[in-house]
Amino acid sequence: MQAGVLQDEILRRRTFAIISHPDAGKTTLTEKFLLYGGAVQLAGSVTARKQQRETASDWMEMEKKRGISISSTLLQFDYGPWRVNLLDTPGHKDFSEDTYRVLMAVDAVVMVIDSGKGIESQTRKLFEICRHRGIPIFTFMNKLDRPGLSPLELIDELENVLGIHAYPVNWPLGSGREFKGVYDRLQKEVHLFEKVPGGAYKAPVSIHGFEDSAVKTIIDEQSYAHAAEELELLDTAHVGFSPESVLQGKTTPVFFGSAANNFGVQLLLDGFIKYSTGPAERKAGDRVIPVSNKTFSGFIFKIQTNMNPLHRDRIAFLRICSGKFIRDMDVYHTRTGKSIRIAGSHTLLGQSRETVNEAYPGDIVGFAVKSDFRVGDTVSEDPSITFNSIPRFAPECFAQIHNPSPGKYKPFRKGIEHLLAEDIVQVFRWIKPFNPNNALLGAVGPLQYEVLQYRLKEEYGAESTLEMLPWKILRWAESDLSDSDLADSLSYGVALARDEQGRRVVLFLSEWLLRNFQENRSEITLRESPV
Ligand SMILES: Nc1nc2c(ncn2[C@@H]2O[C@H](COP(=O)(O)OP(=O)(O)OP(=O)(O)O)[C@@H](O)[C@H]2O)c(=O)[nH]1
Ligand SMILES: [Mg+2]
Repeated sequence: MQAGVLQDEILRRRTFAIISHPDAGKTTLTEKFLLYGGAVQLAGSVTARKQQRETASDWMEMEKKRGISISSTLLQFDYGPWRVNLLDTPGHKDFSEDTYRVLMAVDAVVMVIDSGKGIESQTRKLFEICRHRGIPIFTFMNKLDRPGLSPLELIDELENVLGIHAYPVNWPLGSGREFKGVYDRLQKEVHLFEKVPGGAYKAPVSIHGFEDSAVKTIIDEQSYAHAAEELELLDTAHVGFSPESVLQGKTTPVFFGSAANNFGVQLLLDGFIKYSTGPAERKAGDRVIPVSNKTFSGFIFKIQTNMNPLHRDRIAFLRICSGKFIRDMDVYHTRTGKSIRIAGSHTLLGQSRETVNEAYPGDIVGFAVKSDFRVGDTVSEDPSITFNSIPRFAPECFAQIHNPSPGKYKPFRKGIEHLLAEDIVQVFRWIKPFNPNNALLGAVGPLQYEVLQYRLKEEYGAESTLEMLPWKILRWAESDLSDSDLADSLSYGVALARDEQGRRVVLFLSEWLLRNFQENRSEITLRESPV
């Protein structure tokens, strides 16, 4: 293959995630991006979902019932010359491990803020992770069609609470019911939108100068005067847009709109494409693997079983980092050193699949795997590449799961084996108290267990009972002591287990016991995530 072809394909890729606190409108915005990308003809709005219609993004049975996203969903589509890989993430804190993994696989994020609520706790957490990775962050102030904080308050909050420089690329004209359009500060144009029933079609838009009489007739006098004043203020307080600073993750470009009404969606998508870049290189130990490297490589950031009831298989989501991917290619699974063939590769639009014959850096492809694949694994033509692992976070609640009907042991065991391989909860084995028969399950929040039990029932027909355990805190421990010496030295209320990779963890019944341990056992290093 010519280097030029690879380079062109790389340049037209955009891979990003949509993140926020629950209910800010991520799935709605995702649907609207698809609508503007031409990937769906009619946006299946979230309200429609309640009447059992499909959204392309939230497809799991439980998600439809509850109207929340439980796991991240990949949607790939073309937007003009661009190939977009978009990941809609769940906002709920209990599913944040899934979201964290997705953040490792993308090159930028769109952060959605409910303008009625401002910056909420989960947005702040996710923001910190993005900032830590230094990836570009775009902000969409959503739900301008409802009464909310003023745009200036929202910008202030963004800068003060998150501590990032914010540049309003556009500015809302009117708010609540009077929200009629936005002023694009870079193009110096007003975009006036019209509502369409249910937001199912693209919103008709007309473009004007700020002084045009059409603008003055449509925007009420008070809102117009107010916007004029604010825009003047912005021209002194928020001048000089630096695309460079966006790419460094230092400035967030801010867009206003309403996803449900399709207001400002296209401006956001266009702005995102314009000010973000193609796929970024990834680190593998002390090497950096350039995207233009001819050798194919990528890593798995998510595994999902039974995604589609028609295909009861286990799908690994692969983020391509370098070289060209070709269907049925032979590669190394570098953790095990085995050579494997990537068969049945496909792209995804929510639940629907399409065979993929070739793919390029930035693309995310799914392929069926056996049980020896794990989140974080590298596949490459070069057996010496192992991408840096995806960080784990300490679980905050603990449980054991039991099979209540001995006659149904088989489906129970099979379901547990499959679902735990997806990492929907973390699995630990007890050292002290010694209990070889029951795994310790750790989760960020109880909804993860609910998903495990629900899916056991739905997908494997297996009933289960959950026993919550009183452990409060888990830390990865580094110590020279042997298992038995370490176990013997633990006081009441402290336990020992190991994670799936064999690393030891210490559990505490209370914060006080943790502090006590830290004071008295300084020879043992405790960590909130494993190294
Ligand atoms: N008024 C109004 N409501 C909106 C807008 N965008 C989304 N919503 C509503 O907000 C609610 C939540 O929307 P979702 O898109 O499911 O939110 P989410 O961020 O994906 O939620 P999780 O995935 O559960 O974190 C739904 O009832 C939407 O209809 C908007 O622009 N205006
Ligand atoms: Mg959602």
